Amino acid sequence: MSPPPRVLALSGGIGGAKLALGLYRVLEPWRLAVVVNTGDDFEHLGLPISPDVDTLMYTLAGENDRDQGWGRAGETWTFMEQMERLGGEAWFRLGDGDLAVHVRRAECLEEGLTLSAVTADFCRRLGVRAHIWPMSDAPVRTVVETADGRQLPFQHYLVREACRPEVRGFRYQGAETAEANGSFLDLLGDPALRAVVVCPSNPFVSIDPILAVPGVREALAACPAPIIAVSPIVGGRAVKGPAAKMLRELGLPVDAASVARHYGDLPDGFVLDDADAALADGLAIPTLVTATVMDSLEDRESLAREVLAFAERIGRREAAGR
Ligand code: FO1
Repeated sequence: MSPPPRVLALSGGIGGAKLALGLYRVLEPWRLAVVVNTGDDFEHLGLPISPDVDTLMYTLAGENDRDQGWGRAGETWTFMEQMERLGGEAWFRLGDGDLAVHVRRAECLEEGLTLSAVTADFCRRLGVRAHIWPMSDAPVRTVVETADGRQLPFQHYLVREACRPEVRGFRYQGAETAEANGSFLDLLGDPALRAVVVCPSNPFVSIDPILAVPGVREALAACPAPIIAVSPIVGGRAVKGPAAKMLRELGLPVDAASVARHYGDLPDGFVLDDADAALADGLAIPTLVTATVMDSLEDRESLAREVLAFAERIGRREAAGR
C-alpha cells in the first residue's frame, strides 16, 4: 500500500487538470489526491460518461489530447463516423479508445462496483499513481437554468448548445442526498495534510458541485490544512471555458476578484495572475500574485511549486487562529 496523500486538489476538467498535473510532477505522485467534479457526468448512447474524471485520468497518465484538452492523444474516430452514417447522435464525440473506457465502466458499474472503485482500477491500469476520487459515487447532475426558462443538462448546455444560452443559475441535482467520497472526508480530517488546492476550474460548474455535497463545506471549514484557491479568470477572461461568460450573465464583474468573493471564507489564500496584480489589495485574504497561465509543462510545475510554498507560508489554520 502506498503512503497516504499529503496534498488534496479539488478540480473540474481541463483547467484544473493542468495544475493537478503540475502537483503530480512536483510531489511524490502518491502524495496527491484529486477530488473531481462529477456534476458534468451524464448517460449518453446508453453509457455512463464521466468527462472530468476521465480528463484527470488521461492527463495524469500522459495520454490526454493536449490540443483539445479532453479525450485521448492519438485518438481514432471510426465509431463516431459510423454512428453519424447510421443517423445516430454525434454532437458529443466519443473517440474509439475513449469509448472502451465508457463501455468497460458500464460493465463494472453493472457488476456493482462504485465509480470510485472503477476509477481506482482504471488509474492503476493506466499507471496513474495519484488518487483520483470522484466527489461522490451517487449521481449529481449540474443543470443550467437559462434566461429563456430552460433547465439544460450540463453537456447539452456546454457542447450541444456551445454555451450560447444566457445563464441565470445552476442546480446540482441529486447533491442533497449524495454521500461525499469517504476518503475525501477522511483526508480533510488528517492532521498530516499539507494543503488543499482549489484548482483554476470554473467556480459555478466545477467547484460548486463538489461543495454542494453534504458535509463537504463543513469538513473543509474544519480542515487544519490551509486552503488555497487559484483564479480561473485572468485579465478579465477565462483561460478556458465559459466562466467569464457566466460571470457576466449573472451580473458579476468579470475578474478574479469576483471569483475570490464567490468563494467567500472558504480559502485561506487566493492566487491571481500577474495581469491582475491591481486586484490583490482589494481582497480580504492573503494573495499570491504570479504567472498562472499554464502553457507548458514547466508552467504547470512552476505554479504547483509556488502554490505549495504559498500554502506553507500561510501555515496551519489552528496556528493562525483561523
Ligand atoms: N467537449 C466538447 O466540446 N465536445 C465534445 O464532443 C466532447 C466530448 C467528450 C467526450 C468525452 C469526454 O471525457 C469529454 C468530452 N468533452 C467534449 C469535454 C467535456 O464536455 C468538458 O470538457 C467537460 O465536461 C468540462 O469540464
